[in-house]
Amino acid sequence: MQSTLTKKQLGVLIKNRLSRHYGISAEEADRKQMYKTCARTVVEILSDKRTRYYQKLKDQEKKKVYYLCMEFLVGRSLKNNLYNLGLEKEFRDILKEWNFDLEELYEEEPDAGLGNGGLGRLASCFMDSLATMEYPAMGYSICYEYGLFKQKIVDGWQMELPDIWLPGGDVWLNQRNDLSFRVKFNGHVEEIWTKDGLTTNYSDYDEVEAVPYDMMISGADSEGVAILRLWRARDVDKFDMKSFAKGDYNRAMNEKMNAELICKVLYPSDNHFEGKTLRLRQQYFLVSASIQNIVSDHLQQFGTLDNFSEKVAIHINDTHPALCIPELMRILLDDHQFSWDDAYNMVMNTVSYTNHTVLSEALETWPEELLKQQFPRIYGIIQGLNEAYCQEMWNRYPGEWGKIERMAIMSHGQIRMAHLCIIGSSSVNGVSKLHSDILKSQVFSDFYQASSEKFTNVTNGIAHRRWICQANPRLTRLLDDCIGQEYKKDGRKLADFRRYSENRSILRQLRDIKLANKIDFSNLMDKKGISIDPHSIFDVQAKRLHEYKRQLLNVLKIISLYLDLKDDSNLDIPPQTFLFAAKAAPGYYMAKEVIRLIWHLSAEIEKDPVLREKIRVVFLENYCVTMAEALMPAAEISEQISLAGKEASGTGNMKMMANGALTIGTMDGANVEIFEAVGKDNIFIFGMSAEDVERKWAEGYAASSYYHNKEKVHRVVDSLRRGFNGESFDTIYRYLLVGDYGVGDPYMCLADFEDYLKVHQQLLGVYQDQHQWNRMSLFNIAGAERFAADRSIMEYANNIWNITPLH
Ligand code: 26W
Repeated sequence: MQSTLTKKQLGVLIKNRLSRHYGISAEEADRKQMYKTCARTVVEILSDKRTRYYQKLKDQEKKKVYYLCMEFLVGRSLKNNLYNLGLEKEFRDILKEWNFDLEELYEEEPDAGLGNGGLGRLASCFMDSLATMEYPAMGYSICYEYGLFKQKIVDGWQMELPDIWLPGGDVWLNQRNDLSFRVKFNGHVEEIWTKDGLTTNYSDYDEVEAVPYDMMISGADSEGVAILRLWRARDVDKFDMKSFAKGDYNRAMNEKMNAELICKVLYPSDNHFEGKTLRLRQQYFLVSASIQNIVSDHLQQFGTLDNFSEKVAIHINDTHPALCIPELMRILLDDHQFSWDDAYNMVMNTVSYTNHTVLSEALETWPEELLKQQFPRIYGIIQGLNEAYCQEMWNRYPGEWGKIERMAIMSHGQIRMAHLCIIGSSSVNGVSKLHSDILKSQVFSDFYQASSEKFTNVTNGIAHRRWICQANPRLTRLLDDCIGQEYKKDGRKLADFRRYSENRSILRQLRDIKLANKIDFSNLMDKKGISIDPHSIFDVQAKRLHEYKRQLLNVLKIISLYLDLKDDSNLDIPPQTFLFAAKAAPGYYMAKEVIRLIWHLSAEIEKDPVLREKIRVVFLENYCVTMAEALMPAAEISEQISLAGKEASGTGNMKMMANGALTIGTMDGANVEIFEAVGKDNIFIFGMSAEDVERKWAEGYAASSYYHNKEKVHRVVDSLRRGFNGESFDTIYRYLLVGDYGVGDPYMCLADFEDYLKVHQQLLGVYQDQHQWNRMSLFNIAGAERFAADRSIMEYANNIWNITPLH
């Protein structure tokens, strides 16, 4: 239900707040004060809405899902909530009366960047769907003081600056002082035999207090509000007065600092596991606080845990919250005297797990010793789970030591978190058809053989209201005119747009919209001192920087074009702007080298007044959700060129297609389903399939054979040694030809290079035929029909969580 506040009522609310907080009138407020006041007003509206919604939820006693994730990449909230509440116009109008521009107020809000990339953004899109469709749900994460670092490029080299988001971002957080839980670390566990059997005694532990901060997310045109509960760590009041009195202030403050360190900063590596103790403590902190909260809420409502799995579904988003499995076991065993088997069955029937990556370097394995030292009781439970599972497998596959060893949770002193997740969950899913198949046939094949019923797929989706309706109002107006409003609540209705594929006027309007969006984006860049020709083709690769995503392959293509143009500056190609946006993990040297290459290539081209009219390379600093919202509507070519089999799904691919960009990509992740959705004539596919890649490895891959036999490859690779803008890129040259194992780069850029160039040339040919291009663009927008996060959430709800919306 849309909010029914009138402009006048809103005016009163805002004016009262301004006077209460700042003692000023609307005319006296500056932009920051006005932003904060509007945000607080929205929070108040949301609080009322939440109270009504939660009452209903309680009354209906429905099963609820708790979504645990170390990352939520929320972005900005003001615009999203105003849109979802249906109050944008009222706010805009009242603000205008006081000479404020709502769009300018939006710019005052810092992004909540509590995530690295795909995983965290997906979690945020899911919150929007859960609220909109009125599913009983709650998200849990950590309230990091610093989100993902801010990226600054200095002479081509990435520097990281702290992301200070809380002043400005904190208005969205409701501190729940009435609610807190204690999380225990370290200490000793003793096993004691009593007349009731084996019990444990946990002593000498350290305690940290977990305090919740709630962020409310309004459903769109619905009564739903989702709560994202972010935990902050606080020292349990054990201030060391003795040390303080003796003048040892450092020691007196130590406890406090140790506790607060837990939620200080988000770890910035994406798809790369680093076994840092603090990270492990973060994970247990999230898990323990959340599970305690879930159990105590359940007990409060039902007075028993016997019906726990009938009323509660807990979802772990990748393995990072895996410790919730032994944590829930611990509570059932130690605090509620469940038997081991009952506890295990209860946990398994409650928990489900999504895998988001197949990269071996991303799979979490923690040293047993570390877990034992940090959480001795949890360690003991994992040992118990491991023993019981190995025993079960032994009974099933007698004598198959190798298999059982491969499946064990513990092996060679390491704890494999993915195995813990599979063994402790009733459902395991991948995030695209191809990825789920790879999980079944390769990564988790032993588990698939043993328990095929657990394995399933849920292809990712995007919050299309955010990524189309809010980000691209021009396209939204056209869609509203053509197919009505229904698609906003039912993404499948976007398919109706196909009816307009032969309508020349609509196709022309699509072109005009794209151009207008490109002009908007160019103007935005202009303010940052970057000049972009809005009449050139916008070719976009925006995602985390990673070898497997192959930004380097894109660069090689551009270098090849550049060399062609240097040979013949009259070459007839349409002007193109290659836009890169990517953060590299701070310690990821090769990724930083690729950024440096992009930057210097860009600088070299910029120096050539003739060439830069034809191709221009732009590296967009500090890619974040807000930048994506400006970039996606302006993109014409969507680069999705990972080595097949490596990108679990991708979601940027969906955002760009939904905004009418055409994909040039490999048959990887959700690209395969995009291909199915739009048909072969509306996408540019190149390169090896996942199977081809496997075959190629088996045959023996040697990058040098491409270098020696393919003239274009040779020329491009050699140019890296000579370098650009006076900088050599010998490391990348060697990486491509030799790599760590002597066979070349592990992501086979050179193997796909020629096909990529060829398909890119075809694409440029099609671009010349504007009518054809616009038609293809239309099929992409319509084809995005199946990539709404609402669809993904419905699949999770029906097939995995067994929850239904409120009525
Ligand atoms: C432990 C280090 C670490 C940190 C983050 C390992 C793995 C991750 C994430 C799971 C990586 C990630 O974000 N994966 C992406 O998830 C998206 C949402 O499902 C997919 O669309 C992307 O293809 C996948 O790379």
